[in-house]
Amino acid sequence: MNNRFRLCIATFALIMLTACSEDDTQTASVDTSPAGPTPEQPARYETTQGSADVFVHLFEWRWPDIAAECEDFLGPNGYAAVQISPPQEHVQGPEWWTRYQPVSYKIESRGGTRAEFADMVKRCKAAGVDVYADALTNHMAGLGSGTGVAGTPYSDYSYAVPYEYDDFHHCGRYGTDTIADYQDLWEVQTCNLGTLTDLDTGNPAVQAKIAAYLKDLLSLGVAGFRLDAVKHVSHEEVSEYLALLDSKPFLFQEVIDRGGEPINGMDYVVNGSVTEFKYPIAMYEAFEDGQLGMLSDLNTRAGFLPADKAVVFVDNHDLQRGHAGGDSTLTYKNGERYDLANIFMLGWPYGYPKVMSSYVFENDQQGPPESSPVKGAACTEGWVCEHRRPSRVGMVAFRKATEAAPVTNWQAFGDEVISFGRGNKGHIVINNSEETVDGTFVTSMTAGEYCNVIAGGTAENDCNGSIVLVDDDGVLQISLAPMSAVAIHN
Ligand code: ARE
Repeated sequence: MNNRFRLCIATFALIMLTACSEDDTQTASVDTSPAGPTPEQPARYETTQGSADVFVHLFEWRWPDIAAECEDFLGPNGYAAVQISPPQEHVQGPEWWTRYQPVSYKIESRGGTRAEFADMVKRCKAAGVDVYADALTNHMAGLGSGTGVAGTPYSDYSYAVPYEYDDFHHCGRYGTDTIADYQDLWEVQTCNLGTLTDLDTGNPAVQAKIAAYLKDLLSLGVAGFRLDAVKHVSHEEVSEYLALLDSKPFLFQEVIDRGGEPINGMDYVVNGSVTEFKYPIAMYEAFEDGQLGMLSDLNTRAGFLPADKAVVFVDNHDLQRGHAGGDSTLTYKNGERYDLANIFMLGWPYGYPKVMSSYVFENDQQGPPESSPVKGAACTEGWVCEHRRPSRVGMVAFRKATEAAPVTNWQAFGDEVISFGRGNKGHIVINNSEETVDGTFVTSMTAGEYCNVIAGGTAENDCNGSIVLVDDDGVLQISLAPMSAVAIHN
C-alpha cells in the first residue's frame, strides 16, 4: 500500500478496521477508495471553479453599524461585499419580515435614513467592500392599509411610488389570489406570494418604476442586488427591467429551486448569478447526517448551477428560521457542525459563497435587538457575528490564496473525515466526528511549517492557531480534535 496513504486513527472506531500501533506507524486499512480524484488521478474540477471572493449578509444590521464594520472588520479581513436588508420604506412592526413588505421606494427603513445609507455605501466602498442591496421587485406590501415607517400612507394595491390597482396582477384564483400550486408556472408568477400584492412586472410602466428605484440605489454607489422572490417574476421580465439600467451591477437572483418544480434556477442565469438552494441541503446531509465522503462530486451534481453562476450558503435568513422550506438547515444553533460546514464551503471551489451573520432568535418572527452588534472588538449580546469567527476569517484568506486551483488529493476516510488540497496552494482536513483523529494526509504543498488558519492569523503574522508541518514527501501529520479542522495555505 502506498506509504503516503498511511492513516492512524486514534479512538475512531467507526472508520478504523485495524488498531493503531504503539509506535503510530502501522498502516491502517481505512477507506482509501474515495469517490473523488486520488493523488494519482487528474483533478476533475479544472473547468468549473468558484469565486475567489466571499461576501457576508449582515442581516438586519443598521446602516451606521455596517459602515463601521466595513472599515473595522470586513475590509481589513478581505470580505468582498456585504448584503444588506431591504433599504426601501416598509410596513411598521417589530418583526424582521416587515422589511419584505415595501410601501414606497423611499430609502428609509429600520436600517436607517437615506443619508445614513449613502454614507454607509461610500464608506464601505472606500474600505474595499461592495454593497449588495436586497431589492424587492416582485411585490409591494401584503393586503391591508396603514402608514409606512417613513410616514407614507398605503392601502390595498395603492402605493406612493405611485402604483395603482392596474399595476398589479390579479390572478383570480381560489378567491384569495394566493399561490397554492407551485407546479403551475403561470400561477407562481401571476398570483400573490401569501397576500403580498404582485406587481404586473410585464407592464412597461411598472418596469420603468422598478428600474428607476434600482437606478436610485446605483446612484448612491450600490454595486449589486439580491433580487428577492424573482421566481415569481419571469426571467424575461427581469431581463426587461434590467435592460433599462445604465450599468450592469452584480446580480444574484433568489430562485428557490430544489428540483421538482417547473421554474428552474438555470432559467435565470441569462440575467446573472442565482442562489443554489440545493447547496444548503448538501451541507446538511454531509455534516448533520455524516456523509462527508459524498461531497467530492459537488461540482458535477445533476441540477446544480454552473460554479460561476451559483451563490452558495450554508443557511440564509429564511432557512435558519424554518421559512422557505428550511427544515434541513444547519445554523449557528448547530455549533461546531455549522462552522465545519462553513469551512468546507469556503475551502471548496464552487460558487460565490455567502457567510451568514445572524442575531439570536427564539422564534421565527422576532426582530433584531435594539443594540449595535459590536462594541470595540466584541460582538454584543443578542448578536451572533458568525462572520467575525476566526475560522471564517481564516478561510476568507484561504479562498483568496487558493484562487483558481483545482481540488487535488481528495480523500475520504469513512463518513466523517475528509482531506483535500487546492493544488500546491492550500490544503484542508476536516474531522466531523466526535473522536480525535491522528493521521497523515497527503498534500501537494511544499515542505515547511504552516499556520492552521482555522484559528485565524498567518504564519508570518501572529499565527493564532497551531503551526503544522508538511514533510519532504508533502505529507501533513496532524492530530485533529473532535469536530475540528486544519487549513493551511501559502
Ligand atoms: C408574511 C406572512 C405571510 C403574509 C405576508 C403578507 O408570513 O403569511 O401573507 O407576510 O402579509 C418574508 C417572510 C414571509 C413574510 C414576508 C413578507 O419569510 O413569512 O410573509 O417576508 O413580510 C417562497 C418564495 C421565496 C421567499 C420564500 C419565503 O419563492 O422568494 O417563499 N423568500 C423571499 C425572502 C423572504 C421574504 C420574501 C421572499 C417576500 O427571502 O424573507 O418573506 O419578500 C417552496 C417553494 C419556494 C417557496 C417556499 C415557501 O419551497 O419552492 O419558492 O419560497 O415553498 O415556503
